[in-house]
Amino acid sequence: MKTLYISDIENRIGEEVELFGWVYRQREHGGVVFVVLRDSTGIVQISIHKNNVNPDSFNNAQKVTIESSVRVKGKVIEDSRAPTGLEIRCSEFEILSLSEKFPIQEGAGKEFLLDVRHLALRSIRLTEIMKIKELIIQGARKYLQKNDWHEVFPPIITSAACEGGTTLFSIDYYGREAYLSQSAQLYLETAIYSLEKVYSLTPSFRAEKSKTRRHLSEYQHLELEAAWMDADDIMKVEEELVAAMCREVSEYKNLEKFGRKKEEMILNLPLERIKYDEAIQIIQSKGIDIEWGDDFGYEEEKVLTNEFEEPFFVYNYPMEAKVFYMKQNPDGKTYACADLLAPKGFGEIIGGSQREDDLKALERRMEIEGIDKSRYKWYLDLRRYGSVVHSGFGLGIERLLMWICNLEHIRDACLYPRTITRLEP
Ligand code: NSS
Repeated sequence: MKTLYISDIENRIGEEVELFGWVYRQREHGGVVFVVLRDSTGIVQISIHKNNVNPDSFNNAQKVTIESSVRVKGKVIEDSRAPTGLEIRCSEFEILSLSEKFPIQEGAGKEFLLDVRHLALRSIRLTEIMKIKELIIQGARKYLQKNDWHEVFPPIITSAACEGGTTLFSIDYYGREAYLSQSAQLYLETAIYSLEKVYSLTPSFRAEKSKTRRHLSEYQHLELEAAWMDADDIMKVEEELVAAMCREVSEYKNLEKFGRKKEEMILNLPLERIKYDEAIQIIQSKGIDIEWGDDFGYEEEKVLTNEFEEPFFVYNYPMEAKVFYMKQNPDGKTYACADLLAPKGFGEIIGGSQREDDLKALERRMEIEGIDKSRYKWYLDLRRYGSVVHSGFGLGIERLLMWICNLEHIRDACLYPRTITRLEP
């Protein structure tokens, strides 16, 4: 078993160590072979001097190919010429599996890299993005645990839509039509009557018909739902949660590689809140043709969010732009809902709202929207037996990661992005 990782060797200067990893680069110069070794924690240069190793080791280092897996022994020394300031003076170099010619070369195209995603995942950039993804989830879990939220595990196979029929993936469920979950929300709502504050982290599925930079067919959805909270209360939870997730990333050592500074990951709470009406005015003032009542598309969010430096809320959307389950405001035109938008063109990362807790009002809204109530009998029951003010939201993990890592396209926020044109590998 491997016991030492590349990141550990800075504490082992002067010592003889054994490392296992993959060959990242290899070149020969003046009778010395230089191999850059890669593992999950980083890279380090290995120098293999003909006079310091046995002929087999030197021969192995000369013939080793990129991405071969190897075992290396040697002494850790400081050397300012090495890429990380440390070098291993090699005493043994063993090839464990000699790689065939690695198909990914410098300058490979985006589509090709997606075709060989199973190999492209070894890139240092994707490795770091996956670590940051893990960090934001850890930050969320710490916050949720500290604040007594209960984790629950809702089903993925569902019988009814949460976010409207147009983006549903249907599946054959023993001869009946079922769907892949778009959101756990409706199930989370059922759980608050016992656990009060619940969350889940599950894949959500959207059959997105259009190709965009920020839509996946499958994404990681972190959803919270709480009894006794109204629209304002849940916005506070949203900003605290996002701040906790960002704070966890602020200590990440290579953040500047993504064009981010540590300070940018420390959010100033409360985040700015603007009404939908004000957002519409900003968008219109940029020459975009949009009317009160329309939801924001990619272009609208881009111009709006370019006006902000930090994530901000847009609240009280018109009812026609949103979904039946939201709580109506007394104006009879808007919902008590809010989206959290990331700045500088990134756009929506959270959609949330207070929920309609009045049975009659909810039924009326479903009728207006032409929704088959018989499919939601159990959901309506919640308003019959001890209905309670409650609110919740869903955060798209890859959307947040996209903003944190300054990604041009959401596909780099996943191991295997599922988009309209991509199912393999
Ligand atoms: O459709 S949402 O705005 N809202 C809901 O699904 C609620 N039912 C959640 C809830 O209240 N429990 O989606 C929530 C978030 C949205 O803000 C995005 O960040 C993300 O989910 N989202 C997506 N991410 C990636 N790809 C796609 N297609 C996508 N759709 C939504």
